[in-house]
Amino acid sequence: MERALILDFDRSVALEGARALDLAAWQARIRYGCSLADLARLEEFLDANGTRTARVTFLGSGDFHHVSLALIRRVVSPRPFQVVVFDNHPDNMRYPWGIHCGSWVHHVCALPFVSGVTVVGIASADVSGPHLLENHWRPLLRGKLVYLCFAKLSRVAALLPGFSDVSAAVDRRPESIAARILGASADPIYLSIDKDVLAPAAVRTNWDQGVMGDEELLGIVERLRPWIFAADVTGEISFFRHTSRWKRLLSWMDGQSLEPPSRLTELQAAHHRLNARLLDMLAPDPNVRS
Ligand SMILES: [Mn+2]
Repeated sequence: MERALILDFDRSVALEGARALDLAAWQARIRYGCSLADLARLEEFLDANGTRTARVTFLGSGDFHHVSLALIRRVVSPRPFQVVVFDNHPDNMRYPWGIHCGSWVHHVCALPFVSGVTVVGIASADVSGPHLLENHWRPLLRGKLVYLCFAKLSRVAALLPGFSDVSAAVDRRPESIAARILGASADPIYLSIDKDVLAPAAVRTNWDQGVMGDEELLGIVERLRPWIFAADVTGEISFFRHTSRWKRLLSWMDGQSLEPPSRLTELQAAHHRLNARLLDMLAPDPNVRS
């Protein structure tokens, strides 16, 4: 397995020791959302190019999180595996026009070789009020999908299948979260990190952010590490003016800014530092001895 790969759609990742595959020509088509046919075409391109799922893949902005589906279904594994997602959102919402960064988890749950999916760190409005109805219910009811929520759930939400409120300090300790995941399944783990799970004090992303600290995230990943065989990382901050008015409208409705963030270089530098730490933890460089 290749150690570190950047699927470089948006030029947001700079990381020593990682191969970058230039996908700028795909950005407009894939970013935010795309048809399932377009995602399959991207996979054909990766195949033609000899690119397989790497140990750690960096995807750029969380606007590309649905590319995780492509990486996960391209894993060749002799046995079922589980998927652990860090995200401020369930990414399991209804989206009738194909697949997008907020609906891909639903597609992963349908894969027969994925034994279960846990989304950790949700603190967004997607698990409260009327938005509850926009979640895909099947995987939650079947027990294939579990949400570990970092914000206090309403009394109604706390009763729903698959919803766990781990917002209390004792429940959200890294050792408690890791024990909960590993206690439910000892299957190998494919890890998908969207850094929007982090509080804005850690890094800034293109999306509304959660409440997790960077050391908290690293603490959980460290404990899951012996089970993790591959991972991807999204949540960089980058800016793109969609050429499609439809995508401009949809992303604006989701609360995304139409203006480029100020201090972009400075904000990206904080991501570069965190990415280097994540890569170091998930796939230590064999040439460096500490
Ligand atoms: Mn996401």
